[in-house]
Amino acid sequence: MAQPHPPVPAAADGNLSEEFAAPSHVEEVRKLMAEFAERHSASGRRVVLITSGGTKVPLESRTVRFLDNFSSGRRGASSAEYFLDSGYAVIFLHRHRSLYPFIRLYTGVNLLDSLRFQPGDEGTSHVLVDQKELPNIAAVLKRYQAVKAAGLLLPVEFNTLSEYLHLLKAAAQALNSIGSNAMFYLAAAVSDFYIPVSEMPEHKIQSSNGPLQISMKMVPKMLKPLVKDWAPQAFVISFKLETNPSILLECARRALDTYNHQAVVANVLDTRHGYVVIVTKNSQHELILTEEEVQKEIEIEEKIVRNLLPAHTQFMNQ
Ligand code: PAZ
Repeated sequence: MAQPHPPVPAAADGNLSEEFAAPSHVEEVRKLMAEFAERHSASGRRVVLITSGGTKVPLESRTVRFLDNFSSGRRGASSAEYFLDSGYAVIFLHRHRSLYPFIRLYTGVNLLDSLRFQPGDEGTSHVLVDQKELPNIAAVLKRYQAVKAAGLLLPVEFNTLSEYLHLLKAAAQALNSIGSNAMFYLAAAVSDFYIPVSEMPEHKIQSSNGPLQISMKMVPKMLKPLVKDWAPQAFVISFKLETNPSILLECARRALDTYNHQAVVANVLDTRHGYVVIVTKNSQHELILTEEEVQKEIEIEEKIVRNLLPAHTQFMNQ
């Protein structure tokens, strides 16, 4: 049975209180994002803002401990590649050190084990790549360099929850000028809870004080002002993760009703890389990776992106 649902917390108007300090570079990044979006939109390209990775919520102001979550950023990073392949320009709002497009394919490889040192003539030397250690590296490098040379990928990094909230707001406002050419693909796993600065101890919490009890507030939902005020013409996709499959679709439908955006990609923690459901107001579409597709290293993100493209086109033509 679904759990009772509390109302959306304050700041649904999109004003981030002093509890969330703005990063010092937010205006600079807003300008970069606006220029990026306008340049690409003017040349007929669509622009997608992808959020990716988890968030870190500090327990102390001089942070020793924090609450984190499981998200690796794989969904966001691989989706970015499929959007690029489909002709989109991508703003990649990702958590520092979460997976990054292209290089993600070599996560866990020790770079030094994939390189070979070769002495050359007259004191010169070369470093060679062992392509067995870095499979497909030549093709991946070629794709990455083409994307870079065409200026199609704008990476923007966040560390803390506050940074994420401010940068997402800035991104939404920056993309407003390109109307329905913009897509928001909100795959980051953002904490629902935080400890306000005013209630946070400054110094490291002492274990000598005994067991720890913390009380957390709810993080303001950004989707409401994003859809209503910041980028009302954009095509907006949110993600919903649950661990209990029996409440997944109900939660996805509730999100659509509450925020009035275009679609929710619903997934369950354990099966998220092989199965998702794309839920819209009038439809639900299951995407599944078959055994054969897994063998061929096809990724579910390719299917998600392929499914969303015609929906975005239709939305733009409405
Ligand atoms: O980052 P990842 O590939 O490990 O996981 C992806 C995901 C589960 C974070 C994403 O698909 C998702 O559901 N994001 C929204 C999570 C939520 O707040 O419900």
